[in-house]
Amino acid sequence: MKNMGFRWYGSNDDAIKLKDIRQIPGTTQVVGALFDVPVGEVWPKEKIAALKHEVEAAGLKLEVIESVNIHDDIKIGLPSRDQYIENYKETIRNLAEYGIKVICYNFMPVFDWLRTNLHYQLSDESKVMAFQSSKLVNDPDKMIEKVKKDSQGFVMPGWEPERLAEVKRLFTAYSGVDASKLTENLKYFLDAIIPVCAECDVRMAMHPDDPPRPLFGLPRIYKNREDMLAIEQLHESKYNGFTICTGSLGENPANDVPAIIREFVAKDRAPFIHARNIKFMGNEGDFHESAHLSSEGSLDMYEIMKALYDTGFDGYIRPDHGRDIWGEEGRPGYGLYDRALGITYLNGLWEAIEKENN
Ligand code: DNO
Repeated sequence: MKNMGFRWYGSNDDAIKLKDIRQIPGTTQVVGALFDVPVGEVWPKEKIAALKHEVEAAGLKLEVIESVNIHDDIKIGLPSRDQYIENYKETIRNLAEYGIKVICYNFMPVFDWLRTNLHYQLSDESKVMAFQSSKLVNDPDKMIEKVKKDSQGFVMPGWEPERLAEVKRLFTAYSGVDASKLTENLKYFLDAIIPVCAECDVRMAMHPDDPPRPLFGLPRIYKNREDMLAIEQLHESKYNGFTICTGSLGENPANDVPAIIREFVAKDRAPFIHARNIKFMGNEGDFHESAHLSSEGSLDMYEIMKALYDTGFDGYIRPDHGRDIWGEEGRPGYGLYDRALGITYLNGLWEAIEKENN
């Protein structure tokens, strides 16, 4: 696939080197971010330029950012949001200047994605991240302690220290924010930034809530097709788009992921795909990450790739998570090996589908 990418945490914080990524066959894009700019601040041009040059010097491209995170004041709808939105617009303009085409973001209150175990051991002794509702610790503070301990000193995306430090305060701040209020605040944000995106040709790609259901009493607004239809209508523009994360949506067995792809790619509303597989466990809603192959997980990756092919998808795609294998001990869920195997598999499916159709 022409825009196959690999998420990378930067030379200071990723054990994986750009050279390693370059050696994964069929990989052209790095999906990156500036991890040292606090949420809400403008991304400085010099830092964007440095990242861009570093990636290009390694023979790769940087056209997708994951993520430019949204300050909680925007999600809560505080008066201070206007300044943060101005900053966001400036970040969009700065990124556009360096050829960025897609910005992935999410609109989840307080927490980004959540797992209850970052090292769940499978029978082949590989390790994966897992979510089991029975293992949810109801006190968010305790949950955070657990994630910190499990992530072995790595900062997990969305779990940045400055954010975790103020979780108690955030919970209080969100107390009046239900799903409809959160949606209203998303609209306020989109109405302000999408015209800038259109002007700069940068597409916003909202990431689904992961897992796709309310947690700790906090609302979730991108869980399924109905939510996508509602979000799409908040601001009619192809610049108001989605990241279709097959895993996040697929975590709810009621979501028909290939059908969602067919609908939203055909409408040109899905510029970015996270192609990962997951395996359902005993209780409904429980799952663990798996190798990308259909035979290893619960999602039909052939149908997913075929849906992309049939709708003429030419956006950006990356593998995700998989297992920690072959003794690799890095940031949980972001190993080199299984994501590389995932890319090879996805590209193989694509080649077969392409040949079948020609
Ligand atoms: C987890 C990731 C998320 C994602 C953000 C997008 O592995 O998929 O952290 O990057 O939700 O803003």
